Amino acid sequence: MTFRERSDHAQNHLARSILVLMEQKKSNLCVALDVPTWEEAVRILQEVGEYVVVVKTHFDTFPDWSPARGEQLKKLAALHSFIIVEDRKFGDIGNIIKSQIKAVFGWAQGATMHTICGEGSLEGVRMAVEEASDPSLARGVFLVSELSCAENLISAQYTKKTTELAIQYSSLVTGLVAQNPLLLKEPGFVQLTPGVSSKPGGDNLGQKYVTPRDAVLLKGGDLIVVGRAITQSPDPKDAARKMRNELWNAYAERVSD
Ligand code: 6AU
Repeated sequence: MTFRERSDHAQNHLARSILVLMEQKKSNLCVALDVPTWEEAVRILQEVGEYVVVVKTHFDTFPDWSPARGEQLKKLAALHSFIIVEDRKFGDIGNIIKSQIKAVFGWAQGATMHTICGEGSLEGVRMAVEEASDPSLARGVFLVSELSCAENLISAQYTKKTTELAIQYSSLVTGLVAQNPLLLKEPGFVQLTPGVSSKPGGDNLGQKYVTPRDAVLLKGGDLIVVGRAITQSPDPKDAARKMRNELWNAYAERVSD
């Protein structure tokens, strides 16, 4: 099924928005905005904004982060038509996750979270969505069901349980962070797949990479996260354009089968 067709099956508003936007922008690229300074972040967004559907942040890596930065991000998102997802990978009890996600929803439409605390944490997300400043805005969470790094501690059972939680909370869950095709059949979830670079291999801290083509055609990724292969390229704009084309061609091949 195409992203457009799948958007009709999405139970979560943010999943629907992302699936529709992917088709509109002809892009399944999410850039990981992992750069050392805010100035560099803004410069890169101005260069790559037109090619990406989602910008994934780690706001706590910017030493001078403030709510004003969040407002600036929102303006850039409106200007270049992208969606902001904060990759804080929250993992606390419901009462805390509720406050953490509510704060992030002041400037981001989505957030990532671990499911280690189980149902209570998703009930916390439900409250955060209900209490968010503009409840009409599409919001949702990506649940981490698998990780890209070597020797991580996620088991097959944890992945299965996380998938069950996604189905149980489908109105709140935008999708799953995963390295393999999802265990669920519902087409309305977005598979977010990181660990992608033009050159397979990894870094010296356990990160593992597959190629853009394999991420889409073998691993089942819908929205593909690319960080350093773009942000550390001598020409981030050109790297984003090429990555967008390669990923979109792989998606087109997948849906043409
Ligand atoms: O392309 P890189 O290696 O420069 O950056 C990968 C980005 C980073 C990680 O925090 C993130 O992807 N990531 C994630 C998520 C949720 O996006 C999950 C995961 O399993 N591995 C991973 O690298 O911003």
